[in-house]
Amino acid sequence: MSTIHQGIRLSTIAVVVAAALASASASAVVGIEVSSTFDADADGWTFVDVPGVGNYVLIVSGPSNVAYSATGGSPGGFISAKDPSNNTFFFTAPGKFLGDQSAMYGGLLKYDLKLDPATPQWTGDPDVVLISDSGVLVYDIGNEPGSSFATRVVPWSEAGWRVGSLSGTQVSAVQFQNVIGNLGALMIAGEFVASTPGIDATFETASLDNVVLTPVPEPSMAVLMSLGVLGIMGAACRRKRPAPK
Ligand SMILES: [Ca+2]
Ligand SMILES: [Ca+2]
Repeated sequence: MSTIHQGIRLSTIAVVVAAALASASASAVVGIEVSSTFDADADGWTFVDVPGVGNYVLIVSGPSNVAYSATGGSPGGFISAKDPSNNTFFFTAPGKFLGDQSAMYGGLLKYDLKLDPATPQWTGDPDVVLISDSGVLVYDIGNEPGSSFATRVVPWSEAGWRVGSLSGTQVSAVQFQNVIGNLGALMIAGEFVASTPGIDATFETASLDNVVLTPVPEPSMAVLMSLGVLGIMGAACRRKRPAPK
């Protein structure tokens, strides 16, 4: 390879890196991850009982205090709530998960949940409900939690979300962004067991740990990875260069 060709190769790489850095700074509005791992306390979480089956706004009872356990989580501390009635109960997120969460658009809501008991199953309500002045959106994961902590994942974008109830219309990108732009409530279902009046064992206890609202991967990470790839390519080029004669 001549000196001139090598010069062109290096300047091409410089342009690619500069473009990548420029694109990273242009898309700088990326949310910072929000989480509750319950290491010290219940972190502001409560629970509410609502009619359910399409009615998630009317609060029958609550907000009520959750139970806090310092050990036995996944790992460390966790919170739990016992089903208070034949209605439908949800954990309700503290303020750090609310307000304008549009910088998280395209990310994920993840949490660990377990039930005691886990059967007989109730499938008539969604896993997550978002409430804002712009409307009520619901999401159903499609499988039910079991009796040990397992991670449940919900997209922080419109795919799979429904307006108002499980039988509602599909949510558009604009609808989803309007709701997460001014979020008044984020509710995570604890209700997964069909209650039989008078039989205490069918009032399940739901336990929650590791709630994380995480944005799309940072562009800077993609830049760092491409820089790493370029570095490897550069090293390969240097190794291939024939010894001077
Ligand atoms: Ca924990
Ligand atoms: Ca109930």
